[in-house]
Amino acid sequence: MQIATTHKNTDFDGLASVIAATIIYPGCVGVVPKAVNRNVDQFLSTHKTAFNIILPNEIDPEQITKLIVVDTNQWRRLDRMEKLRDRSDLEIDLWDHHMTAEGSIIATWSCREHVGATVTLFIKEMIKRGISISPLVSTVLLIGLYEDTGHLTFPSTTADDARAAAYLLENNADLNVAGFFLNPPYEETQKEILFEMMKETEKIKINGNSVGFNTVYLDKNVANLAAVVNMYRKIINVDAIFVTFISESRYTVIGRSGVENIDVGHIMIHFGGGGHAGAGSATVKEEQMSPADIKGKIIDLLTREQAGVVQISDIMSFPVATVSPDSPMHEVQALMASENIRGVMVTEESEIKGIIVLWDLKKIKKERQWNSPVKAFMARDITTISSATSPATAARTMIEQDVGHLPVVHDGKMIGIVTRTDILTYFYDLLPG
Ligand SMILES: [Mn+2]
Repeated sequence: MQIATTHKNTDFDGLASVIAATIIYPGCVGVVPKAVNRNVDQFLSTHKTAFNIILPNEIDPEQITKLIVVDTNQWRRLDRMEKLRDRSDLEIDLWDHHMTAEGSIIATWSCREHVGATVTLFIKEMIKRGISISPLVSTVLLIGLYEDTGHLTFPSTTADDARAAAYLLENNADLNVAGFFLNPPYEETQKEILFEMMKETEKIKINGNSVGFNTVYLDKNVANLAAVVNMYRKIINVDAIFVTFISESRYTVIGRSGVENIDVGHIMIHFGGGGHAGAGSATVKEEQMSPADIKGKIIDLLTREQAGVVQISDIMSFPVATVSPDSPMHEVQALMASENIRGVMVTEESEIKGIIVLWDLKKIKKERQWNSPVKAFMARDITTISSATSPATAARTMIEQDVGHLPVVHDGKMIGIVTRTDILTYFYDLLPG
């Protein structure tokens, strides 16, 4: 007998991948852990009989000849599979998109790729083999794909994920059904927790990113905490958020990130958990560390891990073209033309006094104004950034402040300037080299 199973607290990617495995492996039975996420539970309560799936207590471990593990590579995350762990004759196939850590499951054969959802790996195989699937199967696979990729918006999303979505839509996946399960309604308990968190948030700047921390006491089990944390991050507008939920004798840490240089899943591995770049969680026992220790360790990891990532000082332009406040406008114009730049900083004894941009030259109406000093035309209200700012944060600052030039300041001195072109070049590799 062949079975396919996935991690406890099963999400839709886990469920979708189990169902996909029952199609890719003829005769395979899907085994879904008893503990599943709330929205998966809602889905299964009405759709279970449509699929070839059973619970872990319904299988006889002796009968199993082949195990297909999806969306995790850890034995401890499987439900009641301990008896299979020491079976040397057991064939194991592994399908997973968690690439950050080597798992405890040693597979006979594996398909591991950097894609936004594990189900994408199965869909690629279906496309290759020319398998078509029912609208119902397409729908559950689409829910898994959309949930794990944030509707194809998480930075972990790949072109393969988008192609997989196209395949599912071609096979008549139902977007109304998908939308229903992907957007679970917030109930009173979730709202209370959200309001509780809103009252007190600690925001810390780490290497140019804003990171929020919060600790919340739970007196009961609450569903959809991850979704609440996700909404909370957007409301308080931070690059990443880490919330420690305190219940009985353990802490559940849930993290979310909206920037490419904070990998939450990677941070959570250090706490025995896991996840993706954008979302992750870990359970920490009370005796292991306190909530304050957890926060301290996260800050420490963020500070160290980000050191290797691209900072603004790597992409800025320097030296910066400068003029003094008394320089005449014709000099400014000549400098812009010869250097092929759109902005010139106005400084006096290395102190920033203002900025003059190409657009400002259009304010000149009379010929004699070309002899007027630049200080009469320059903008004086300057937004600067530190050299440790991430490109993503710099880009956001440009959009929010509607400026095209950001002087980079280190130890009170201007060491460079970031322009829209620098940002675009970094994000889109528009220029060669
Ligand atoms: Mn997944």
